[in-house]
Amino acid sequence: MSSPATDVVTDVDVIVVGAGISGIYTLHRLRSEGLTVRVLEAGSGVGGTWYWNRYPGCRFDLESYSYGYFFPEIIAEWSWSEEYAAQPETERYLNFVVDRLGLRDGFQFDSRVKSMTFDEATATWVTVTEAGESFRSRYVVTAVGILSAPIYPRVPGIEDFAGESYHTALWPSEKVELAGKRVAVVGTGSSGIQVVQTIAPEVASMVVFQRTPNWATPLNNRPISPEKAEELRRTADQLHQDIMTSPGGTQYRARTDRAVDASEELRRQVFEELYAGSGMSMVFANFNDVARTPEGNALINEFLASKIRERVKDPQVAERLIPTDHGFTQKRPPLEIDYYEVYNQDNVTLVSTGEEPMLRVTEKGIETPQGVYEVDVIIWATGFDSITGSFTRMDITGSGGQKLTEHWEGGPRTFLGIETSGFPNFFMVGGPQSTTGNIPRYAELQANWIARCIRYMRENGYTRAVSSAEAEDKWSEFAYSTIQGTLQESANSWAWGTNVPGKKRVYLIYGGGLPRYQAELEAVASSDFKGVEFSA
Ligand code: NA7
Repeated sequence: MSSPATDVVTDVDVIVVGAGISGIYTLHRLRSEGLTVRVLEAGSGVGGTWYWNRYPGCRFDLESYSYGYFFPEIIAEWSWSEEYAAQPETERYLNFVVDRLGLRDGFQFDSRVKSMTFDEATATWVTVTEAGESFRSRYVVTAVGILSAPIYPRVPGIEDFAGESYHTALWPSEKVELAGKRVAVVGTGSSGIQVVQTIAPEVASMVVFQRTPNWATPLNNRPISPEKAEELRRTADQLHQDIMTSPGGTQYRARTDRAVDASEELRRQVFEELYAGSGMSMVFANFNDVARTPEGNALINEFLASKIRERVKDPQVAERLIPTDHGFTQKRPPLEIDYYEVYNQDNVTLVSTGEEPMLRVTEKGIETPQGVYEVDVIIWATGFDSITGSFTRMDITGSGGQKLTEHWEGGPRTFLGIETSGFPNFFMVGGPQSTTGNIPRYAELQANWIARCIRYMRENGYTRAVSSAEAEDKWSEFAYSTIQGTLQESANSWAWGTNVPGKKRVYLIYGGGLPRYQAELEAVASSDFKGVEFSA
């Protein structure tokens, strides 16, 4: 079924793509400008990441209340049950927000966008869904998420498997029965680790295929008492301010001293306290050199390796679980709940694919040079075509017939992570070179900037806004400079696209921190959007 651009059925001011945390905020913000907005969403409900990733054990790794919205009515009426809420609660929360803010009629579900084409003559976009429905709008805003195009490994025979198989990011809504089954889990990123630790007590056996180990640290989740919930309500403004003034977008602050200068006793004490502490405190509340210098980094790596050796009984398995290709914080570390202890179970096997590669998937399981691991269920926790994947799977055509895939052939280029030259009236929330860490906080800044830009256009009678190639070059250089010379520069991860075979190694996100990003957006907006070219 296809629909030509002439068969336009709906006119709105703005088409937003994606009904996740960012899309929900964008709808609300743009409606408050008096714009008519339609959000197109491939899923059958709101939530984005928190709609699709319903695998066992999926939960936040930043504090629920620092990741959620700060609208006063939401703060007043919602209480999180845990410091790090599980997926079902987050999905409920997002539905609550949508209803409480009266947004539900702005969404159109089961509508995957197939193409978006800029119509030069009218300076409008024509968006077509896979079902063939078309929309004409002055503006489009993508809120497609940074990790939302799931990928499978290139192992032959995936379709030959006769049992059940699931990708963590495409998990069905019906309950998947894993109790008493033989399960293979492929991938040991945040999703793989959450699955493994959650299903370990119930499965008959489990074989975990690990390509690269990660530095996972304890989540130390706990319930939020009614007293704490009340305190969070009272101090929400302060928390918001703390988050917005911290580089990582968290309530944590790094220590002012360095691990290399501390006595061995103090260092040990601090590391132990952080290990017993919660969430990302190990990353953000640590000595200020552990994420910055090879010497500081080596000290934390040594400490974390010793913890893995303590917790995993079989020394060979422990060594396999200790990363050797990257230091702590060079990649976003997963947080775990008794993950390492899973490998002390007799019915759990860890396969390192470096030593024992997956040759193919057969009808019965996964074959390696050592034989076939026969299983009933395969869980692919193999990640995403990050940042750009959700753009390149749509057919996006800008000014003069230029394709976004061509414009970004050498890696994505953007202005502020929000605009890209040659694509007028095309805005991105959570686009390349724009975000890291506490994504909702970045998304809010971006949606606010877009709302302001559209208001500026309407007040001045402009119908077309597009960033200049020069502004784009400058931002792209700047985004890269935020990690140049840091430990992050040598890491290989989805932030660089290196997890996808054939994808060019380019830094895809932004490492300059929330306060700097906010200042950059403000500087552009308050200078009549210098870097953006407007016309009528
Ligand atoms: P990630 O972090 O990209 O993890 C994917 C995992 O899958 C990772 O361990 C990969 O190993 C592994 N993988 C990918 N391809 C293969 C093949 N071919 N063979 C074996 N293993 C493979 O995605 P997640 O969903 O876990 O987490 C995404 C983000 O969610 C995370 O960063 C947090 O922000 C929350 P690799 O390390 O690439 O060698």
